[in-house]
Amino acid sequence: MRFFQRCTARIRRLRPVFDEHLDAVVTVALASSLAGLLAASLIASRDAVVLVIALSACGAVVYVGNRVRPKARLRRAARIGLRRGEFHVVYQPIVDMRTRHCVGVEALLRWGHPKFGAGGPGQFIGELEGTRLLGALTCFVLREANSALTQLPFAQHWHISVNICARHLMEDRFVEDICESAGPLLERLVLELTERSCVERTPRVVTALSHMKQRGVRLSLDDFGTGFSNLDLLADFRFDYVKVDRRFLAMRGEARIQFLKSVAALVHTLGAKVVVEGVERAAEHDVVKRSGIDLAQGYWHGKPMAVDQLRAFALATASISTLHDVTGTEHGA
Ligand code: G
Ligand code: MN
Repeated sequence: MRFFQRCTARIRRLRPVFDEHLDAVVTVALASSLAGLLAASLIASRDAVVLVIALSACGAVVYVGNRVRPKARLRRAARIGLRRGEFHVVYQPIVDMRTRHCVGVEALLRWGHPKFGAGGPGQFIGELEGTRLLGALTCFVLREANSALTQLPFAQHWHISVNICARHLMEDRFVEDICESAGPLLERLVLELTERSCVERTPRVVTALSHMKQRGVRLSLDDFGTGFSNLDLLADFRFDYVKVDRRFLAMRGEARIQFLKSVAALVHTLGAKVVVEGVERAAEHDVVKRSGIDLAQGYWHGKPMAVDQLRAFALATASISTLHDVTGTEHGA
């Protein structure tokens, strides 16, 4: 028994190596050692018992070694998932701060995978960053948005925002991929780039983005203020929108409104519009409105939703604003 305690203590020390698979190592080592011990005790030689234990520990390590590479497994599962139709797209409204009308949507990828998808999209997209697969997923989002939104009469004037990853942007086929997948949506398309993804101003990235602009595609700087915040990025890429990250809404007191006003003034100087992300409460909406911000996106205005819910949303927000025009008062969404 003491031998088993020593074994499990040693395996536990390997926790950083095996991470979440530690339980599997312990279970396999114990189960196979017990089975082996039973067999060895029939042979009843001390050497045979030691050999069986050593072999089963090796077996456990090999077994877990094959399972350990979670990133590789995630990538494989995503590739298969894309083929099997496990992914879908939801649309989150972006509203005009003055009218509260929906003026655009951000198309967001969701994964119905029982394990990897469950922790929310941010988790798996982060892990896939830097792989070719993200480019394929962006094309999937565009094709889905294209077939879902081009037919909707109430959405004809909306812009469609799609998140772009740095690796895809640097590939030769980027412009072709986007144009082909977006189809007629192209003229309403907004590409959302993070500060991190366009900080590398390689000639290829600059050329790809200017090609997109020539075709009428707009650019949006996503998560503004959280990456490298090179202000010259704003001038270099002629962004049409700048999205202020939701963490700035958590600022306290006067600092919050002063910060938002300053960002709005700066961005307006460059001829772009400001979108504030993550508006979750009426009080936040009021602060954003008083800051002179143009557009907002957040759970308070509308959560990411399937395309059939968008119609009800568009109708409801239109009537709220009509009510507002008539009475001159503010009504909660
Ligand atoms: O940074 P980006 O624009 O890609 O962020 C979009 C993500 O933010 C989506 O996954 C969406 O579900 C999430 N999101 C949208 N609105 C809110 C909000 O009001 N609060 C929080 N916590 N997350 C939000
Ligand atoms: Mn985004």
